Amino acid sequence: MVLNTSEVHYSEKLQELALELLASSQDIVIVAHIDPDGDALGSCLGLQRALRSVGKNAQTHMSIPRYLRFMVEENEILPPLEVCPEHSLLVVLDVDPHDFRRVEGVPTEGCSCRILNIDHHGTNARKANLHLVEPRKAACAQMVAELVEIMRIPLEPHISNPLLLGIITDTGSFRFSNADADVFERAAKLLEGGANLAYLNDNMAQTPHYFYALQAKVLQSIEFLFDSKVIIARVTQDMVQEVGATWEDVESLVGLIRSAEGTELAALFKDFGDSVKLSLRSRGRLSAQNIAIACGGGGHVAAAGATVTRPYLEARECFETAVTAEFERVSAQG
Ligand SMILES: [Mn+2]
Repeated sequence: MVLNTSEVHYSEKLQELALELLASSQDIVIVAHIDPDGDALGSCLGLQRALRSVGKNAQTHMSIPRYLRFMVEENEILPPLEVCPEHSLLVVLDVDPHDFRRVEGVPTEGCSCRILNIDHHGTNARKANLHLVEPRKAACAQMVAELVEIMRIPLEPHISNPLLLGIITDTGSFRFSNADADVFERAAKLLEGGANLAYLNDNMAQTPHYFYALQAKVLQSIEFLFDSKVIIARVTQDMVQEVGATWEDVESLVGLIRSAEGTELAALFKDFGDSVKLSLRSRGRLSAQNIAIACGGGGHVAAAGATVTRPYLEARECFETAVTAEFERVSAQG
């Protein structure tokens, strides 16, 4: 097989990361991003378990969302740290360590630890001491699984399962356009390594009863904009409170609206009152990333997000302006 330059570069970086982790005698602290999802948790837990299996002192710090707790053993993951732990090796996964507001687990701003970074967000500033950033990879967990293989750490179910969970999450259970041959090959290796796809999907799909009431409220808030090419929905603090849900329950709700026939973009507005968090999903020509960046956020072309520190109406205005500009950009391209 002939590898092109970027593939050589990629595997060299992966090798460097593997060597450094295997040679390290420091405490290894693993963190990811705020509002952790299956890829954040799966990447961290998969790496933690792999490193511990070869005798490393590795510890993830994260606030685990309810729907992912099935994956984690008691005290296996510890809450976020308030200060950066000195003399540790910091591994930051699925987020840019220099995007200080997006990192959770350890405050990376002003942190003097050496930082290793693995991420698949193209907006990553690539300033970590050692970084592997590849937006063509569907999931960070896919990259961590490659790293585990390069470190020659044997797969076993408790390592394979969280890594497959990450891939499931970021490919929408192998349904998104990022589910390429590379994803299926890596997933197959994880299945051979004992991962249990049905177990993961079944646990991820468990739905608390109040969630149906929350979904009903969100569905009632739907509006179609831009000649029905854009669908939006809004969740407010009152809606969340009335049904007894929490904001973490809202994370997945953009999935409810993303497939509306004829739409190219879905946007969920999480309205906190004085600020609004936007979750964007694009199915067509529009770049969710461009719209997110225009509103102060970032992400991928197909999925992106932004936090606008202004009330709903102003956030919505910012969104609509950015969407107008994005439609103009793609129509100019023909
Ligand atoms: Mn990810």
